[in-house]
Amino acid sequence: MKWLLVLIYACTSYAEDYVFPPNFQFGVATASYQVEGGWNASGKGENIWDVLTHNRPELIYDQSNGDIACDTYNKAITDVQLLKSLGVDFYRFSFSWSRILPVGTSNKINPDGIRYYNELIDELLKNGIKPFATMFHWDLPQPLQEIGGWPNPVVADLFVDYANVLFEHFGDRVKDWITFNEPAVFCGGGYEDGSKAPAYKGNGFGVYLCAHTVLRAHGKAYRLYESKYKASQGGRVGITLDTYWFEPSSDKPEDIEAGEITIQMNFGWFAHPIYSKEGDYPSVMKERIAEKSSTEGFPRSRLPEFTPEEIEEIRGSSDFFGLNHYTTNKCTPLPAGWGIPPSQWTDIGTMCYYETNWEIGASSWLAVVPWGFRKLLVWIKNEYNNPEVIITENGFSDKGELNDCRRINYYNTYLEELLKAIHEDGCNISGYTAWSFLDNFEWMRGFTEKFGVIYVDFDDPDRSRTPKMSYYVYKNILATKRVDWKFTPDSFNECEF
Ligand code: GBE
Repeated sequence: MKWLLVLIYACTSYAEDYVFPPNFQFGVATASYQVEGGWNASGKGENIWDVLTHNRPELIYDQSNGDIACDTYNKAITDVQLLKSLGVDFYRFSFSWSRILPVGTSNKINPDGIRYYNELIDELLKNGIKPFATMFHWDLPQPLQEIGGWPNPVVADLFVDYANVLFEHFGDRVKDWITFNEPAVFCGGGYEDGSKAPAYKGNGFGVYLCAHTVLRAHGKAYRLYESKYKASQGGRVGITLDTYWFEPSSDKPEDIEAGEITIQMNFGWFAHPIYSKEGDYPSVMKERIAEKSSTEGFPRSRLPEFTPEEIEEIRGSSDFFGLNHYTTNKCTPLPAGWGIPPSQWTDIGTMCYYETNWEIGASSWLAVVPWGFRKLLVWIKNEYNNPEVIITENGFSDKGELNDCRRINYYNTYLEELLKAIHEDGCNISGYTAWSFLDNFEWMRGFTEKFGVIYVDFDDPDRSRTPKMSYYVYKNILATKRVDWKFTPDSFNECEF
C-alpha cells in the first residue's frame, strides 16, 4: 500500500513543486485609454475611443468613458510605488498616439505627451522597474480614422512615423517594445462585428484590410528599429497576439479540423506571416477565403495578397512572441445555412462555444479553463519552432471584491499550467504579465467588469487605490518564484478553493 502511494505520487506531476526559472520575468499591464484619463489635457488630440464613448454612449454597458478613468495621467509617479512594492520586474503600459501626435501625423509633436511618458519611464527606472511599452493598444487618432483608419494602407506609413518618434524620444531608456496589441481583436471589433471602436459592422472585407495594413506596419516598424536604432539602443521589438485555445468538440475528424481552422484563421492570421518559416498568411486561410469569395461572386479574394518583398519584410519581424491568453472554447463545423456570407465568421466556418459547466468570470466570455493555456503553449511551440514566448496578458474579471479568491484561483491554476509547459513540455516561456495592475475602463463593458489586482474607487474624485488580496498573492509568487495555495496575506480571510 505504501509503495502504491509512492508510485502514485511519483507519477502525478505536482505543478506546485515547480519553480519559475531564475531569470523568468514578471510584470503587470495596463493600456493608455483604459487608465490614463486626461483625455483632452495639454495638447492631446482626440482618438477613436474618445469619439465613440462621447458620441455613442449607448454602446457602452454603463454609458461611461475613459475621460478620467484611473487618472494615471496625474498619478503615474505615486502608482510606481505600488508597482515597486509588488516586486515586478517590468511594467507593461501603452503610449497614447494622440497624446504624443495630436493629429496622428509626426509633423506636430505634443511636448506635454513627451513630458508625461518621460516622467513615467524615469520614475520606473529609478525604482528598478523595466518599462515594457506597447505602441498601439487600440486608441487610433481620430483624424486617421477620418481617412479610413487601418483599412487605408497609408496608415502603415503613418504608424512607422509614429514608431520613429517613440524610438527617438524614449528608445534610450525603453528596451522592450510591442508594436501592436491584439490586432485580431481591434480589426475584428472595429471593422467586422462592431464590438470595438470605430464600431463598424463589416462583411468579411474591412477586417482583412485592417489586418493587412497592421502586418505591413509592424514589419516596417521592426525593420526601422533594426536598421536605425538597434545597434545604438540595443533593445528588442515584438508584437502581442491573442487567442483563445480552440478545443475540438469531439475526436471526430471534422471537429479536430474545426479547432485547427479556427486557430489558424484567428491567430495564424497574424502569427504565420511573422513566425512561420515560410511567412505569409496560413494556406488554409488563403484557400478558404479565395474559395468563398469566388462562390460569392467577387472577382478576387477578399483576403489581400502580400508582395514577395512584403512577405520577406514581415517574416521573422519579431524578437519574441507576445501572447495574451484568457480562455478556451470548443469548436465544431458551422452547420450548413448558418451565418450570412460574406463574413469573417462564415469564412472560418466553425462554431465555438463554452461548456456549460465551466466557471465564468464577470465577463461572459471568460471561462476558467487552465488546461487550455497549456495546450495553446504547446501548439505554439510545435507550430512556430519553439519561439521565446512572453505572456503579455492573462487575468480574470469579477465585480471588484477585495477578497478576490476567484482571481487568485485563476492565477494559481493558470500559472501551474504555465509551469508544466516550461518543465514538462519544454516550452520557451520567459515572462508573465498579469492583466491588470488596476481596475480600469473595460472597453464596451465600461466599469462593470474589474480585472485589477488593485481596486480603484471610481466614485472618489481622487481615484483612491486599494490593493486586493490577489495583489499580495501575486507579490508572494514573485518573491518565492512558486505558486503557494496555502499563502494567505495578513488581514485577509483564507480562501476556500
Ligand atoms: C484583452 O483582450 C485586452 O488587451 C485588454 O485591453 C482588456 O482589458 C482585456 O483583454 C480584458 O478584456 O461579444 O464581448 O462577448 C468577447 C482579451 C470579446 C481578448 C474578449 C475579445 C477577450 C478579445 C466577445 N473578446 N478579448 S463578446
